[in-house]
Amino acid sequence: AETIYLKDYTPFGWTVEEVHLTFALHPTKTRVKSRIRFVPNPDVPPQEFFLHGENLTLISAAIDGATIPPKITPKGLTADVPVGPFVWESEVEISPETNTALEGLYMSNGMYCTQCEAEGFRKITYYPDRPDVMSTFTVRVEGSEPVLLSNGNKGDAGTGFAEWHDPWPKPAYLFALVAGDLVNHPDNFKTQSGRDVELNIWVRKGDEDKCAFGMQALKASMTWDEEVYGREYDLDIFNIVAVDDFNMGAMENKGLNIFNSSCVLASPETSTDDNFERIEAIIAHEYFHNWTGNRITCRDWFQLCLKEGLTVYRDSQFTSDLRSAPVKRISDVIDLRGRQFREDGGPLAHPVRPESFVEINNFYTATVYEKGAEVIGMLKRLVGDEDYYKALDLYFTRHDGDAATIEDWLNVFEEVTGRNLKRFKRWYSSAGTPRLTVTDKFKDGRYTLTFKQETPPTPGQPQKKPRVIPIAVGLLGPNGDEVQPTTLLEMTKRQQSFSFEGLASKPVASILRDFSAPVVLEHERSNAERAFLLAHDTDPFNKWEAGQALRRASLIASVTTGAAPDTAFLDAVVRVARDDSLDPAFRALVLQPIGQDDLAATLHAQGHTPDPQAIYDASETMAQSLAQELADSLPRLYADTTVDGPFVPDATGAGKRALNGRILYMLTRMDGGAQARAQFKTADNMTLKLAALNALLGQDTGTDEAENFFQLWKGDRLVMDKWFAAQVALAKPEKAADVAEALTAHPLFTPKNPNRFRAVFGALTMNHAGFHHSSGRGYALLADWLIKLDALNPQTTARMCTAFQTFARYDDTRRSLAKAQLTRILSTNDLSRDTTEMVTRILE
Ligand code: BAL
Ligand code: ZN
Repeated sequence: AETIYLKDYTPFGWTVEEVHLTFALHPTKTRVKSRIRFVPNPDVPPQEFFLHGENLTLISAAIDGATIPPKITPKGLTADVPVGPFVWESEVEISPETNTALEGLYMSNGMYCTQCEAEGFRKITYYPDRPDVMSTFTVRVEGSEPVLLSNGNKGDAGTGFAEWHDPWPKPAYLFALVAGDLVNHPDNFKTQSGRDVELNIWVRKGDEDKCAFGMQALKASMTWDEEVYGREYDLDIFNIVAVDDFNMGAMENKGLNIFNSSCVLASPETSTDDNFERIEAIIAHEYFHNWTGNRITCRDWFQLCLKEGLTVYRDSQFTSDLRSAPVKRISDVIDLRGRQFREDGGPLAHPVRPESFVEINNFYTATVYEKGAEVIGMLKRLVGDEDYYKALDLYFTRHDGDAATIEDWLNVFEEVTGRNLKRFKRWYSSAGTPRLTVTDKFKDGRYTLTFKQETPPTPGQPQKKPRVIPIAVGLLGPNGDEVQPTTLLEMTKRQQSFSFEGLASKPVASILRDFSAPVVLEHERSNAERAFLLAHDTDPFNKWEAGQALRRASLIASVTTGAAPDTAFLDAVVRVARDDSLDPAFRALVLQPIGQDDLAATLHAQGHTPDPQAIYDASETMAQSLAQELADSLPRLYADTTVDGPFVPDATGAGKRALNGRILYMLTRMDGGAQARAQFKTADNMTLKLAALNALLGQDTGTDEAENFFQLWKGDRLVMDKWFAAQVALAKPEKAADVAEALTAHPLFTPKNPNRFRAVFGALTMNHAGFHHSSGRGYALLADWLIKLDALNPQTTARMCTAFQTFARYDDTRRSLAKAQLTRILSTNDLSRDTTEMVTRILE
């Protein structure tokens, strides 16, 4: 397969002035007619006329009304074209019903829908399918379905057809079409300049009672983007459609967002607090793309972080504003360490702006998205809020309607601030997570911190230059008072010292407050100091981080030396758990175990070979000790998590219920599950019900409750995903693969639905000791199913291959077992380009 390089970028030789499409829908014989006006681009040397096109049956093609015989290639077609402007017309036939890859036009439960990002439009018609070709689209949809939707504003409609016109030039990846027997949850919004916008969430019949929360989130997003970024919506209508079979979470098509139903449908009975928060964030994310992605798009796919990093950053700001900023920050960092650091430390490491790819779908990664957002957070910290928003205003005015680059983005910051961002730009080009080590010295009232940064080699990048690292630091005096409020140190060299003067005694430093940079901080310090910070730090992130550091040190000692859980840790956490003055959500986060994969990464970085079973055992012992230490308080703490009144998915209620989940988990270790069984029976919302089921399954019990849950919810697809996932995620390591395998034989299991596939196999790969069990059963089972899935859906298959990306960390036995499975996958006949690229990179 061909590798594509950033350095080879060349513009398309024509501009596209207008696109007219007509769809005659049919499950296996949909006809797509196109009429496209091409005008030579005078700035580009003449090139061969090439249109992308895959899996299309060409019926006819014409230029300026005269039929032509184009030359068809596996990737598209070429044709002889006039020197000046011309009109291209074609008709193709496609088969949505047999399209199981869920890219292009496909069918999901009898409804037609599309997914075109990144390169799906070429499976709909012949077109220059690249983000820098932008055009207005007029679309006519013909079909017997009651609802026929496309991008933009409504045009003519009548029995069996509907027309849509999108006045905003857009790249083909933002094209969308939906047709089906759908019902809508309608609403409306008045923008700040007084424009009335019709809003709809379209769903299958029976799901109408699950739209209200999403609609509220949409309106909140629209208001927030006006207030915070001054961005207003620009069409008369905004449609959201829920689709059951969808590879991603959702898609920001202009005026017609398409959502995985799991990321929009919500009700208290069927959705957890985490679901509600995620839905709110994804609705916001897709809506925010209207400006950061659609009005300003990417020149080429190497610039993906331009829209994704910025939009993730914007949706995290939104969640912080609507909910609790510290809780959001801590949750984001847990996620970053769990997914992005993991990627950055292995064979799939790549820069935030990659420089080459085989299949772009493989680069919708935590690095592009989440590290991309961290880079923007650092930039904002460095330039300050005022200049950040000035630079954004300039970005929006200067680049509206453009297909832009990271250079364009950084230029507006350079211009507004007068800073030179050449060094900062290394965050976009250099892969890997920097390790930041720190030492300190105190003499004559002067406190000095010395930092050293080093980034381990990553594939293709053996040497790393130092980066600009914003380090937020505060200092605490011996009595716990803050003697130096948060100040931002700007590290630019490999090694650098910073001093604070006039201190009465040696302070305790709180370093990397609010996680001011995506680095691994290596700070040797005593457990007493960590416990002191957990008790006194005014920075909520570092207060939590101190607890994590204690827990991590204790677990590492248990795994490597067999030490019992550290009493300093147990005492400190017990104090936090009992401290009613602290936010319940924060206490829940302090009580949350460290991920076992994260511990494996730490052990590996410290030169140990991680043993998944030993990590599991140490984590269990730790959890048991914590439950015992807290035993006396558990009933009281449990009672305090009761939320009166009807379920409201707000931050306050969610925080109490998060703590409920933690306390109940511990209580179940002590009371044989009595309280969990009672909660399971009486819970009137999914958060409490699932917490009870999880607590029971975690203690290898709860068979009756799982059966009861199944009988109650077998008709609800999204709740069934939770049922599949919980059983695998909480299975004991030696049973996990068997439980997963048994579930693949369940009548409700199907690999064709990505949510269901991920429910079983995502849960298996997150059951660290289960997936990496020394029998190799986890590896073999996943490989069996990845091979089956690849023939249906390459994109989801390739994504799930990332489970293997850490295989080289482990012992010889596990390494060779995993390698054998990867080799087996790679030797499969007709393996997709997506999966081939992923497995090849993992094995390199
Ligand atoms: N653009 C793909 C889905 C998303 O990031 O919103
Ligand atoms: Zn996005």
